[in-house]
Amino acid sequence: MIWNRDVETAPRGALRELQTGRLRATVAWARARVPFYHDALAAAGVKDADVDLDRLAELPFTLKEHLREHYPFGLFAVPREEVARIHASSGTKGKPTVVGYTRNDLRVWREVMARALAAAGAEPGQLVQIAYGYGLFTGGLGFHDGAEHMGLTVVPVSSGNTLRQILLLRDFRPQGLACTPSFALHIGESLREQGGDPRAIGLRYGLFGAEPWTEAMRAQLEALWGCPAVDFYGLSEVIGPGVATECAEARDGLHLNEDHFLPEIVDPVSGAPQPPGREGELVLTSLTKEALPVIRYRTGDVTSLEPEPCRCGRTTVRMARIKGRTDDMLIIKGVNVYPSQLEAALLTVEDLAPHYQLLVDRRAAFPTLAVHVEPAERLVREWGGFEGTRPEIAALSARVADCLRGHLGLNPEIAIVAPKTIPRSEGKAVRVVERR
Ligand code: DLL
Repeated sequence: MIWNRDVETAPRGALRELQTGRLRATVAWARARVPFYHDALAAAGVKDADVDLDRLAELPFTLKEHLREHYPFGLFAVPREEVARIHASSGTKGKPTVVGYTRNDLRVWREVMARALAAAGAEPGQLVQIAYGYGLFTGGLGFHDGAEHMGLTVVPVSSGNTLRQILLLRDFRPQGLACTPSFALHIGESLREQGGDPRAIGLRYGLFGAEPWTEAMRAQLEALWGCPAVDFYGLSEVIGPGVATECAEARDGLHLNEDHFLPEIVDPVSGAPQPPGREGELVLTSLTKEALPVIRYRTGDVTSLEPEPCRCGRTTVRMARIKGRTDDMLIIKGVNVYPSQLEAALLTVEDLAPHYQLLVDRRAAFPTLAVHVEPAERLVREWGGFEGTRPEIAALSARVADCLRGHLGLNPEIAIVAPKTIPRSEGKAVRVVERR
């Protein structure tokens, strides 16, 4: 189902015209109301009359640091009294990044989330269990508002409390489950341990996002739940979830809501714009946001853009699955690798459980990597328990090492650890642990 056919299937020329007008309005709005943008645009020598889609590269970038430097409300373009809601990103390093929405921004958010849910296969009248965190995180309330707006019945469980999630899934039988892919894996596995069958819940779609995941993880989740697993992308600084989503028909790239968010791909080091199809860092400009307009926001997320129309009928540009974050790339003995590439390789090793953790030790001159994985539970049952000295464990470890060498040219230390020793995630999974 296409929620907003007029916009989502618009000819690209019409979309470009709409974007041009909105880009000019956004730059003028930000310049007039946010001292930071007033100064940045002046320093870049940009006049309102220069603003054009073909001259985007002349506009200054906005960085996460800029939001932090103006903590909490310094980049807001409206008086605090006109802000209807505030969210914040988790802020693992220091203070959180605070974002604000006017009533109209919330209306736009509901609209783009309704489009996203419809694209993923949801239909009015169905039931959806929302197991993203409610609160300052944009996941819970972002899905909630969009789902109510499109006519779904919402079960607002929030994240965590796996046993309660399972109880409600079994008793309510929702068509949709919305949570991070790592939490979906944990819920499904826990349900199985209770003797249940996740497939018997009858989910029609999994609405998964908020963290990097791979096609290999998708295959695991689809086998576990017996339904399509759909990728949702977004970030607080730009709006939250609802920036881009796969369609149920093709699941070949995430449709980006280009009438509200203008995407570019730049070289992560030089910042130079990249041609369509080339991989690089995603940069987004908000086109309609009132409370917190962002101009050329450096997301840090690595992807590429495909402008060709999709077979689902939507004409909006498609973004490839996020490969990782520019600042998450590991450089181990001269090999550059994203955690998602390790995930994709590890999940090809048949006798492993789909859980892993990457331990990076930066205390020596050159960082070293240790990969922690668990054997599949089936195997441990056959062995009659987990005993680290078993020859099968050494053999499994050798297979993992071969796989990582063959796929990625890496020779990390491999540790096969006992089942359930790798922490399970109820929100965004922590895949990389650094020692400094
Ligand atoms: O994670 C918004 C969201 C909530 C998206 C629920 C999807 C579903 P933040 O907490 O600000 O917002 O984190 C944003 O998470 O820059 C990416 O690095 C990562 N991320 C989000 N979605 C995906 C995805 C929400 N589908 C940051 N694939 C982003 C890979 C993702 N990474």
